Amino acid sequence: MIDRARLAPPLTFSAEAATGIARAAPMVALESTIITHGMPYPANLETARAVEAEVRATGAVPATMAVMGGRIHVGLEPDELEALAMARDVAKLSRADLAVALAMGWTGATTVAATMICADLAGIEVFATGGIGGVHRGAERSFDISADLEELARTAVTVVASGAKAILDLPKTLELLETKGVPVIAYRQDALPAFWSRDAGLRAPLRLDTAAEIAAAHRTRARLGLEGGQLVANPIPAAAEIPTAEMAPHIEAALAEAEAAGIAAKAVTPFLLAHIGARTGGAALAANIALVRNNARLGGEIAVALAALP
Ligand code: PSU
Ligand code: MN
Repeated sequence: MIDRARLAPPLTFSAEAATGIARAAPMVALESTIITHGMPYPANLETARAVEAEVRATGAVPATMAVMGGRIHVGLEPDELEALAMARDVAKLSRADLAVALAMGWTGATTVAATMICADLAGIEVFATGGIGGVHRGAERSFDISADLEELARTAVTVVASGAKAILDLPKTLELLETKGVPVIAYRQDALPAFWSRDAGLRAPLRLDTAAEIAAAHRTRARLGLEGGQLVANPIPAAAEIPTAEMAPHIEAALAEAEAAGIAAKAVTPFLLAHIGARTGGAALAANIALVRNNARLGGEIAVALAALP
């Protein structure tokens, strides 16, 4: 006979997340790759704390996901968050490596794809981050397409991001999301945002103007039995944005550096973010912090709106 307790997913809830689940409170999942691979210490820790606070301010409960000691941690205690932000050699986990990391007891940070899986296992329907992975420039040669896109197509979590990172091939990323049936919903504007910039120069396929509308669309997908989630593309606040034209040379230079250094696979995105951060004298990092906080706020509002639906 199958031992169901042994086969249950290895979830460990933080005190805050456990209380949230028990009360059926609105919850927002948060990823950890942005902490370990996306930002330098101590900005990563300060941002992770600020992002959780943004979620709480909306009345929702944050749950930062990470893998430690053979368990998926749904919500991190303050000391765990601090240890993760300072840790070195943390694995960057996507769908492909999540189970191996758990079985081996590795410490791992969850990407957008892995965080969606963890959120779904924990019954959390909304997730906020900075930017999703997508189709890399030159993907026709490298085949480098983020597993985040496939995950959006199969796991029913609404992901709030500032679009896909502008280091990517955004037209191809939009095409692939359309093929896979993922709604890409710009928030309160027609243009697709491009992470550090409000306008990628592309029209977003869909636009919604309130958290309640986004929640209703999420619920309707479930009623239709449609697998997969939604991508909410929330533009960076105007005061924090770096216009596309200003970012373009830094992105080009970082891409050339990555090519020259032979950077491939999982290392590409962290390499580009670090080099763009250095080239802009920290301006790109400041923008990244502003946009992820803004996304956490909208994520909280969507979770609250979802909880209010009949
Ligand atoms: N957004 C950020 N910083 C990041 C990431 C997203 O603001 O570091 C991470 C996410 O975890 C995303 C990952 O899933 O980058 C994409 O990596 P890849 O391109 O290797 O799939
Ligand atoms: Mn990749």
